[in-house]
Amino acid sequence: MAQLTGKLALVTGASSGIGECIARALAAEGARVVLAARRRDKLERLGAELPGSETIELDVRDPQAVAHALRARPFDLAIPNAGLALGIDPVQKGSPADWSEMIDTNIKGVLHVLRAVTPGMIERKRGDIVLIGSVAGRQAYPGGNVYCATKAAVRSLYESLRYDLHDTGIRVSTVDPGMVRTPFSAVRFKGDGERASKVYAGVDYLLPEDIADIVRFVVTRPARVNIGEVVVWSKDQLSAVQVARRL
Ligand code: NDP
Ligand code: 8X3
Repeated sequence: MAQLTGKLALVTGASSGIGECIARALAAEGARVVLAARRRDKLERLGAELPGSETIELDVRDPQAVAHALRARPFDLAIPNAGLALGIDPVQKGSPADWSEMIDTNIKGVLHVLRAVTPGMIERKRGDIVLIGSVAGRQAYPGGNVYCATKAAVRSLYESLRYDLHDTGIRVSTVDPGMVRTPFSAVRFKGDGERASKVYAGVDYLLPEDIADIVRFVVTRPARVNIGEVVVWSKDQLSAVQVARRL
């Protein structure tokens, strides 16, 4: 039976990968989903499949645009999932432009969304916020530097939010996946599909549907239950750097 009927959900980064699958999973539970990302064509294609959904072309790095698009909406659920890694160079060879984009999207973008949606949730005395962190925020890996730091920030933000929103009726959770096969690595390697494929070669990796299923579970628990942190690995991944491969 659908458990989110009548609820309004926001998913950022809904044009691809984990966000797209979360949007599908929430819609399958009856939620009306607001799909946000920069690529309108991809959002519209997904929106056409999800009854009651709405698309918003949005760059989460732009605080005014985020406030304008989201502030007045009565969201029951918010999943600020939009994020990316760019490059895998050590700091001494890294690109400050890439660092800025990761920090502005993965940290400040999440903050902009939270700033826009939490006042209304507090007023209505209810809401679910599920952050999408990463095992990269718990264990650094070679060349992960700034991406890992942004995800460590998301984890710290999760801990702070628990204080900020305690006793407001809002539940806060973080889902921290290991390696999930999505366009994430192709984005990291700036369109080099061959290099991206090697990340997943010989691994029984996680699928974005697995993460969406966990988010669906988290937000459909009885109101008294607040699942805090979920760390999810593929069974082939032991740590950020130890992965069993069958090549
Ligand atoms: P994808 O590249 O498939 O999706 C990333 C999404 O973020 C896209 O929809 C993209 O949309 C959106 N996005 C990026 N920048 C912006 C921006 N400035 N404004 C709005 N939307 C933006 O990767 P994943 O699905 O794998 O990644 C989703 C989240 O999961 C990220 O936060 C990532 O860090 C996290 N994660 C991923 C893991 C993995 O192994 N894949 C593991 C752990 C966590 P568009 O380009 O249209 O704007
Ligand atoms: C994405 C997982 O290990 O590629 O957060 O950084 S990893």
